[in-house]
Parts: sequence; structure tokens; C-alpha cells
Amino acid sequence: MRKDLAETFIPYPYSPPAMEEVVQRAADFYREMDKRRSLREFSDRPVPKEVIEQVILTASSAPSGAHKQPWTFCAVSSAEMKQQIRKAAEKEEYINYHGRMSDEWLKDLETFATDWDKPYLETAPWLIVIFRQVHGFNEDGEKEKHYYVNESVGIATGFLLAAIHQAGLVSLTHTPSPMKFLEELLGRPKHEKAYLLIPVGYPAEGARVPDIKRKGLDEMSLFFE
Ligand code: IYR
Repeated sequence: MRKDLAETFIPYPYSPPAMEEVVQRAADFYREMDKRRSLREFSDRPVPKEVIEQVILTASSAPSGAHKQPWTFCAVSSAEMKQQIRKAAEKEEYINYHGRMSDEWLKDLETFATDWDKPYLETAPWLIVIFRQVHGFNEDGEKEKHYYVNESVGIATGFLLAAIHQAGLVSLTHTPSPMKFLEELLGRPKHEKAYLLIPVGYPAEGARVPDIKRKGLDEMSLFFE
């Protein structure tokens, strides 16, 4: 590390947990996150704005290329805006499901019973639309580079989904395609591109999810010890 700059660093506050605690916490967190499921049946029960603010703050605590934090979160609870988003998303999805998606793709989606109809875009109390900033601007309004934007925004989204789950709420990673309508409806500048649309809320009473299994350790990891 460069000594000259490292002098400006601040201490990292850390008290090492006992090894047994580390083992326990890792297992507990897995058990909790393994319960998370993407839901498509939402209740209209309101979620306080404060909760959405907190989960967005958690998302924005993610690491990013050169700490540029190349993301913008639009949180939508306005019924009119949700209705406009639903209408525009369904218009695109109708075309997707009626010819734009390949037969293989449609077959792969059968398990999930999805179609162009997206009622959850209006039912869920909040929609969080994540935008990736292709570049930024410095204090003088000049173009500033952003690095590893997809990776950074993907990590922030993971933090967001984990925060929503651990708050006791549910979410869906929805990718209407193409997503340009989100940039237009939410008035985003040209350097911001829609990345994901995440309905957030409580599950509808009796909500059900597809019966999927997750890969085991031996199917998706290799250890070189
Ligand atoms: N965006 C469409 C289709 C869709 C695609 C994938 I890959 C999914 O995992 C689920 C849905 C839709 O939202 O219906």
C-alpha cells in the first residue's frame, strides 16, 4: 500500500468474534437467506416509507468500482405512477410472450407460470427501480468515469434483496424488457439506464411459489485446499 496516502486512512472498528460464533453466524445467515423466495402475489398492505429508505441505504452500502456508487434508486408508491408502469410493462411483456421470446425461453419459464399480466406492479405498496449510471459528473459538471458498473449495481441489488428479506418483507426481481419506458416515466437523465424493477411488500394471503430446489454445495462449488 502507498504509505503517503495510507496516512489519511482511519481505523476499521472490529472486534473479532470467537471462531464458534463465526461458524454459527455463517450457518444462521444461510438458513435465513435460503428462505427467501421471489414472490408474484403481493398484498396491498402498506409498508412505511422509512423501511424503504433503510433498505435503500443498505443497498447503497455495497462496494463499487472506485467507490463511485454508480446507482440511483427510484422508490414508487404513487398509485398513478404504479399504474403507468404496469401499463407500459405489460405492453412490452405482451409482445415478449407473443413472439419476442424463443420457444426454449417460454418452456424454461413454464415452472414459474408467468405471463404478460403483471398485477403486482400495482398491488405491491412499493416498486423500487434501480438505475445504473453509465458515467457520473464531477463537481464542475464534467463527465466522470464509472467502473464495473454492472458488477457494482448487481452487488447493491443483492444487498437490497437481503435487506428486504431480513426486514420480513418479500420482493421480486422483475425485468420487463425492454426497460426504456422506466427511464422515460421516471424522468431519468440519459446516463441512467434501468437495471431492475423490484416490487416490495407483504405476500398476499395464501401466496404460493414454485416448488424449486437449489443446487447443493457439491453442484456449484469447488474447494482447492
Ligand atoms: N420478463 C418476463 C419474462 C421472465 C423472464 C425470466 I429469465 C424470468 O426468470 C421470469 C420472467 C416476465 O417478467 O414475465
